[in-house]
Amino acid sequence: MIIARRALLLGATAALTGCDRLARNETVRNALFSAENFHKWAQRSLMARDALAQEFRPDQISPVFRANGTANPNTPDYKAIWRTGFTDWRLRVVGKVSRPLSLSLSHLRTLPHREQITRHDCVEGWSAIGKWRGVPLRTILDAAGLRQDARYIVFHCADDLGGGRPYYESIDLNDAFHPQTILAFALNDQPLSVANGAPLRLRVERQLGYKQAKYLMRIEAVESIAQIGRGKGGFWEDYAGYDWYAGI
Ligand SMILES: Nc1nc2c(c(=O)[nH]1)N[C@H]1C(S)=C(S)[C@@H](COP(=O)(O)O)O[C@H]1N2
Ligand SMILES: [Mo]
Repeated sequence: MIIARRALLLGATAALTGCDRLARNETVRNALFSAENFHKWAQRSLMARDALAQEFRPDQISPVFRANGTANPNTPDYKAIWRTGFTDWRLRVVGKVSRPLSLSLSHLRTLPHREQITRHDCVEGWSAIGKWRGVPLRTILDAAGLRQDARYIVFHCADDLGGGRPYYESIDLNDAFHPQTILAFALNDQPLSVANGAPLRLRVERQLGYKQAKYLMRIEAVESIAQIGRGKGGFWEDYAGYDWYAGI
């Protein structure tokens, strides 16, 4: 029964997306229909691949964008860069790229920006609408030259949640190249506060709050996330069993 329903869905969505040749491939189909991947696949197939998350009007912006999780990394390294007003901070772009980068905040500010007013949804049961400004992740990845074998982008953060467990997150290339996926340095027309992730954080607007990595230090292109952290693709995925694909 489940098979039949899936087959029906497969037929319908394949016709819609024109990916029937892909779906007929046995290996691809098995991967798509693993329990873990099915929701992700169904959501992406039924939506246009580049479907945008809803954007809001300026008058809908929340008066306060509450902070959650780490509100200050408070490590010696972070304090040192904070004291320089983040002029000593660099975003490193490493891994499966042909041109590793080291970018200062002032350099990032000179690159083309995107602004978006979006709603952040945290699994703990709160939401907030904020206006983000930042550099499309695509711009950075294009500059670094992703290698053919890169499949995921990992975001390494400055905060350590104890016992050598730094916060990190990862996304696939579909989300990495999505037009609303930006590296944000401003919230509501102000430089990002420490509580909200200074100097730079990820906004990946079709996903839940915990994917929105704050305090970015290093972006790493990898072929597999199995070797990062405990292998589940993110801090909460590793330690609390949260879904890696947190699509909303
Ligand atoms: N580095 C880092 N990023 C993080 C977290 C964190 O603790 N550390 N918390 C996550 C969670 S669960 C949420 S809901 C959002 C909160 O972002 P905010 O503090 O700007 O509201 O950041 C996410 N990114
Ligand atoms: Mo969250």
